[in-house]
Amino acid sequence: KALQLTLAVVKPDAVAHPLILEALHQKILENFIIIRKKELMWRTKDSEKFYSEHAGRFFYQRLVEFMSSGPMRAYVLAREDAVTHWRGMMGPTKVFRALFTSPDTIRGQYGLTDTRNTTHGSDSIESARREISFFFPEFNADEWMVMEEPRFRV
Ligand code: DAT
Ligand code: MG
Repeated sequence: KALQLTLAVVKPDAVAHPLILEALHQKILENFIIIRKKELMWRTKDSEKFYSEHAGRFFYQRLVEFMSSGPMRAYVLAREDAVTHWRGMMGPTKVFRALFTSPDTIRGQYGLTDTRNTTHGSDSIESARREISFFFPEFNADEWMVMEEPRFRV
């Protein structure tokens, strides 16, 4: 079965805590092949653009400010069913839900609030494509699939 790519982001709340950042990096190493990795910080306009689907929601302003409040770490990750695997590891968006229904997930363990919820993960193959190019415009996913992916399966 072919490898799939997804985008994982460690958000500013988790990057700010060295032990949490390291724990998340270890979990990623145990579960995925890391294809690309970078540290970056958003301007407000990047945050607004990335989350434009939520414009107008009550939490939008908070979300935009938080996501441009400090450095983040982004990963392009590969494995079988990478998208759903990382979403499963992250757990539910809302922290109370994560705490009570899946305390062993990343958000259940480390999430602070519904906004400061530690991590982002693409929610579909299509959004993974779009979000990988948002964070890694120089990375060509189609080319990687043709040129590099087969090397992991021999
Ligand atoms: P996810 O990050 O699980 O894909 P989403 O795409 O619905 O969740 O929302 C994007 C981010 O917006 C989410 O990580 C945190 C914030 N958010 C979503 N719903 C929220 C809410 N009800 N209250 C506060 N922040 C929220
Ligand atoms: Mg989402």
